[in-house]
Amino acid sequence: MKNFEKWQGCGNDFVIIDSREDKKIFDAEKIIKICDRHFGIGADGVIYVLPSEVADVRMRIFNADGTEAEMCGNGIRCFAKFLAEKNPVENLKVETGAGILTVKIDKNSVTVDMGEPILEAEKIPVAGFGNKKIIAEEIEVAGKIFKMTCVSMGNPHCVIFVDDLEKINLAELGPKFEVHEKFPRHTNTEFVQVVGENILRMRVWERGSGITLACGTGACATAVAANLNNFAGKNCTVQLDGGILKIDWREDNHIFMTGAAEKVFTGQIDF
Ligand code: ZDP
Repeated sequence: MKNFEKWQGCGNDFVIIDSREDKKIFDAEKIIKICDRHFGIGADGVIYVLPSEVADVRMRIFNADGTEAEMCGNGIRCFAKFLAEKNPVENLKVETGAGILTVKIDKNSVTVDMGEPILEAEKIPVAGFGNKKIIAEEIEVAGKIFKMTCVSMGNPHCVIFVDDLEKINLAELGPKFEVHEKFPRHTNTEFVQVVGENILRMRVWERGSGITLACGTGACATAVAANLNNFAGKNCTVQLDGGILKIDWREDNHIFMTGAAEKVFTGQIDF
């Protein structure tokens, strides 16, 4: 028996489990079941609260298919608020697969210093480009040529700007991008339409979770890609299917993401 809380950030939803005492992590099979919307609780991922030797606390995030991701932007806002509800704090240092990130918890929103974007192909990783930056490079998927801009926020993202997002068949294209040979660790893929000055509309196919209503790291990658392509400044609003995120790429090269996080319900897992 384990207590859990269900949280969502921009409709990206997570089961959060506090394992600071027993440090227990479920195996992939159980994570798949927990995330299943018919046979389980239903979530885009499972997040564990764990002790850290280098920060206040450690976060581990598993996708709905049981694979582990390095980082999770919507999840870390939920994670921070989950902790702040129990033990009020304004700032938290969180150990993640993308390093130690600082989170600021306000009454109505959470702001995360998401660190610096990684642009070198080898480090994202994207194969076949050496250590170049990948800005508007061609990729062939499903017999069509797309222009991709690639960014890692600790986890890999491939950002595609399109004229009309409504015309994109995410369910068909997403899985093909995810496992394309150019992406040795697979990829999250964002399709983005510039809808106003510094306003970007984005839909995502998440590695390991499929179509979700939002992706925090994806929104950061999208803002970076928009700026690199001269489609936006350094301060953007990203409109996702499940809500809005504000992204600020500051002078010191750090990306700050601000958005909401809400508790949905609590329960106990007994399977
Ligand atoms: O990198 C991955 O495998 C993602 N699916 C992890 C989850 C990212 C997330 N959507 C976010 O908000 O950054 C939770």
